[in-house]
Amino acid sequence: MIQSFNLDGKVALVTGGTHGLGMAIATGLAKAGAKIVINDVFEDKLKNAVEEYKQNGIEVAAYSFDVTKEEQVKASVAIIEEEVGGIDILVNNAGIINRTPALDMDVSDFRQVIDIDLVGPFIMSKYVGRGMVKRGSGKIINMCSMMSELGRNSVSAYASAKGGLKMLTRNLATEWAKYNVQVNGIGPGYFATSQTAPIRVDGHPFNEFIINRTPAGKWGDPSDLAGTAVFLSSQASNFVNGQVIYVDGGILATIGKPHGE
Ligand code: GCO
Ligand code: CA
Repeated sequence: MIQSFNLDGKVALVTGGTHGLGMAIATGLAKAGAKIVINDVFEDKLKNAVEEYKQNGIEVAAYSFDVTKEEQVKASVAIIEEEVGGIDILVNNAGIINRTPALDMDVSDFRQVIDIDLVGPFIMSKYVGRGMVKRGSGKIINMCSMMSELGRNSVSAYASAKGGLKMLTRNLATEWAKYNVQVNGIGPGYFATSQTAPIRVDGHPFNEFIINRTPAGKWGDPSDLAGTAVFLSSQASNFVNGQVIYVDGGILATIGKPHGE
């Protein structure tokens, strides 16, 4: 008998779950039965998100804190575990991108991307992981990227952070596997979200490039991530650890094809 994909009674915390891929993943986990907790730094974004979830029939608990601030994370995780329950599933989704050529990139801007996209997931995992290790079960999903594997002009900090996040995934899996904690990653290809809006506009050369570069021939829809997220959050993946599953319409499988083919 196949192990269950059901998430009934599980508590899932999705950082930055106020929009985009985080919201799509949280929605998928909720439909599989999980109780959803979202976070964001910005109170107003959280408020709007709670309303948007409600309109889709999903009740979420919302907590505002900064994933890069250790004391805030420590205190917030304690409050969530007290008010909602032990966190069974952590999705490290909060992140930013800065598209600036390396020669022009301010070091402080580079550091900011590393801080939010890599150090943040470490701090979150440390404090949520403590409870998981104590309880002898847990699932952590790190939101990786095509840039965990590939470079691209103008995203040196983002690629460094996402490549690092892939290795953080493997390292935490190594340390916590014996406590029945699975740490895996999802590597989205190119998805239609607000993050990609500036490079997705009709007529923008990048828009055409991505459609041509993706074997599926289109941008992903955020809801395409839900199945993988549910799998990695559920008992069905209990012996899957330290992996990044790329949900990319086939991008990493191929070198690409000549224009017009
Ligand atoms: C870019 C970035 C992001 C992508 C994504 C790809 O190329 O500018 O990589 O925009 O959304 O992370 O996996
Ligand atoms: Ca529980």
